[in-house]
Amino acid sequence: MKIKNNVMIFLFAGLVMMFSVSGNAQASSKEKEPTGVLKYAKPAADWMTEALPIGNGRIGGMIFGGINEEHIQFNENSLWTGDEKDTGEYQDFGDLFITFSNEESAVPVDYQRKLDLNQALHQTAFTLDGIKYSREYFCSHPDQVIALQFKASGRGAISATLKLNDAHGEKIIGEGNSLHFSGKLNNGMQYAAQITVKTKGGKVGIVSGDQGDQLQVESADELLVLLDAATDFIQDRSKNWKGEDPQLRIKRELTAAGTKSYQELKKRHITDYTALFDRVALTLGETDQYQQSMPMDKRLETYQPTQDPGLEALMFQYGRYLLISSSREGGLPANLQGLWNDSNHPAWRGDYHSNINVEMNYWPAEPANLSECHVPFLDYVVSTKDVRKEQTSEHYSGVRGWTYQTENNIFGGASYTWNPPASAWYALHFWEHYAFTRDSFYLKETAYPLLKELCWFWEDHLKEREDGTLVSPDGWSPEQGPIEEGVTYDQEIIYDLFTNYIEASEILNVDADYRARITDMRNRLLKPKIGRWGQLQEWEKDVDDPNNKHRHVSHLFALHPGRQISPLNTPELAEAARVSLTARGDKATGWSMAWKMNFWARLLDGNHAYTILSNFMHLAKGHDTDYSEGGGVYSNLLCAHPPFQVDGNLGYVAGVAEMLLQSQTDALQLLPALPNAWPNGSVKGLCTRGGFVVDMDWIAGNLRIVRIKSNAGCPLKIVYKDKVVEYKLAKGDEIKLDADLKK
Ligand code: FUC
Repeated sequence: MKIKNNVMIFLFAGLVMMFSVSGNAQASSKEKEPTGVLKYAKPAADWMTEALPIGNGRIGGMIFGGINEEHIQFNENSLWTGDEKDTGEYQDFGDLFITFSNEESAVPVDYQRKLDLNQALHQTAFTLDGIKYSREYFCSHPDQVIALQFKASGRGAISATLKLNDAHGEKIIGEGNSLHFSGKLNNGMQYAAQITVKTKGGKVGIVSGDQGDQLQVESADELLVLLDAATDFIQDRSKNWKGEDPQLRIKRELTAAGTKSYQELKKRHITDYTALFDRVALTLGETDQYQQSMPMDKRLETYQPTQDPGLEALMFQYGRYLLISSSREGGLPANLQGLWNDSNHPAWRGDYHSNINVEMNYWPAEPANLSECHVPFLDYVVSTKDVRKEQTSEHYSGVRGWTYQTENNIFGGASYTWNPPASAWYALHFWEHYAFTRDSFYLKETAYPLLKELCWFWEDHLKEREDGTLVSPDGWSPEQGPIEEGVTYDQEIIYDLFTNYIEASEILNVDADYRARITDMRNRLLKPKIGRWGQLQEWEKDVDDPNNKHRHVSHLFALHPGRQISPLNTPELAEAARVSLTARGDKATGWSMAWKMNFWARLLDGNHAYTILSNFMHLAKGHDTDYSEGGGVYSNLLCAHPPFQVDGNLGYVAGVAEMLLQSQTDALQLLPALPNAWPNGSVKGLCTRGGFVVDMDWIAGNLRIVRIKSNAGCPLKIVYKDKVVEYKLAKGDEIKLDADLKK
C-alpha cells in the first residue's frame, strides 16, 4: 500500500512537472518550441542510435549527456586516409571524456537531455544531491570551436577530470589549461586537436594518466571547455592538398575564441545559425500535448501515422539542421554520415557515394532555402575534376571530360565500379543551383563550362548504333543486373545533362552550333520504354521482374530528380513509373524510402508519399547492415540505412518539400501532393526554380493563402488543382493570392 501511494505521489508530481514545463516552454519560446526540440529522459548509451549530433560544417561531435561521465566523440571532415589513387576512409578524430567527482551513490533526478534545433543548442540538466547541474553545448561556425559550458547551482560544485583521446593513438600533452594532441596519418596528412578550459572559481591542474596528460578541475563554480580539431588539408590540388599547419590553426582559433565570453560566443553562434535555419517554418498539423511532451525515443516508438504531424515536421527541420551542421560554404560536403563518425573503418568508408547518396544529401539544399549549404558539394566537384579527368581519360582511353567511380574520397581518389553518368548527375546540381538562384554570373563562369565539358565526355563515350540511336556502352543500373548498353539509368541522366546544357546555352545565348549538335544527340538517345507488365523498363530489354524489391530505383531518375517524365507532360511514362514504383514496395532502406517519397510526390500522389513517410518513421534498433527493409530512424532521429546514413534524413526534407511545392516543369505547382493526413498546415520560405520564395497555408486540404516573392524577376506561372495563372513580378516584388489564385 505504502509503495503504491509513493508511486502515485511520484506520478502526480511528474504530471504537474510535465504540464508546468511545457506551459513554461510555450510561454517563453513562442510557437517555435513544439516542433523544434528533441528531448530525452536518459543519457545516450550508444553512439549511433542515441547520442546527438552537433556540427559547424567542418568539426562536429556526438554527445552522450552522461551524468557522472560526459562523452563527446568528435570529428573534422577532412580527416581522411587515402589519396588521389587510393580511396582510403573517413576517420574518427577522437573523444573527450569529462568524469565528474560526484558521489557515485547519489541518485540523479529530473534528468533531461535536449537538442534544440531552433538554436542548434544541446542542453543537459539534472539534480544531484540537491544541486542543479546544467550543461549547454554548441558548435560555432563563426568561431570554429565546439563550446561546452557546465554550470551548477551550488558554489564550487564542479570537480572533474578531462581526458582527451586521439583515435589514432597519439599521446595527449597538457599545457597550462589545455590538452592537445597531434599526429600524421599514413598518407602524410597532419592533424591536431586541442581543448582549452576556463573556470569561474576553483583550480585547474595537469595530472598524468595512462595515455598522457589529463586536466583536473577542482571545485569550480562554472566550467567552459573549448574544443577545436583540424588537419592540414585544403581543397586545392595545385598545393598538393596541403595548407596551414593544423596546430597553428587550432591555437589561433582557440585563442581568438578564448577572448570572448561564453555568452558572446553563443550569441554569435545563434545569429549565424538562425540566419539559415529560420528561413523556413513548417506546420503540418497539431500533435496533442501529451505526445509532444514525451521523450523522443518513446514518441518515436509510439508513432502512428496521422497522429503526430509535429514529429513529421520536426523531422523536416532536423534534416535542415543536419545539413547546416555538416555542410557550410568554404568546406567539404556532407559525406555518407554527414560528418559524424566514430570509426576508422566506417561503413562504405564514410565516402562520397556517387550512385545516389551524395546527390540525395543535396536535394533539400535549394528548395529548403539553404542554397549556401549546397556550395560545398559544387566546390568539391570542381576541386576533384582534374584528378578525375586523368583517371577517366586513362580508363576510357582518351575521352574528354571526366566522371567518378562509385566510392570517392576528398582527393578525387576512387574505388568500386565506374559510374559513367555520375558526373552528369552532379552537373544537375550545378544547373539546379542556377535554376533556383538565377545567378547568371555563376551560370556563365561555373555551371555552363562544366556542363559543356561533360557533354564532351558523352560525345566521346556514347556509342552510335547503325540506326543512329545513341547508347551508353557500359551502363550498370545501381547495383543490380548486367553491365550493358542502353541501361535506362545512364540514358536518362545523359538526357538530363543535355537538357540542362541546351537551356543553359540558350539563356547565355552562346554556342548555337554546339547546342544544335547536343540537341540532335539528345533526340537520338535511346529513350525510356514501357515493358510487358506496364512498367518503366530498367534495362533496354524487357526483363524487369515484377517481384524485384531492390532498394535502388535508378530507372526512375527521369521522374525525380530529373524532369524528363512527369504526369503533366508524359502521362504514359509517368504511369509506367507508377507501376514500377508500386512493384518495388513501400519499405526499404532509409535512403530508398526517402527517394520513394520524392517519387510519389512527383507522381502527385500525396497519400502514397505519406505512406512511405510513415514507414520512414520506423524506429530502427540494430547496428547491423540491412540491405532490404530495415530502414527507418534511430531514437536520435538519424536515418537508419541501417547502419546510420545521413542521406535519408536529407532526402526526407526534399520529399516533404516536393509534397508541398514543385517547380520542375515551367510552373510552380502548389500543394501538388498534399496527403489527407495534413489537412491543415502552413509553410514559410520554400524556394523554387526561377528564384521564388513561397509562403502558404491551407485549411481542410485546400489552399487558403499563398505569398510569393520574386528574387529574380522571372515570369511566374502558378498551378493549383485545375487553375493556372500567370503574373509578372519584378525582382523584389511580392504577391498574395487566395485559393482561386486571385489577388
Ligand atoms: C550504395 C547503396 C547501399 C548504401 C551504400 C552507401 O551502394 O546500394 O544501400 O547506401 O551506397
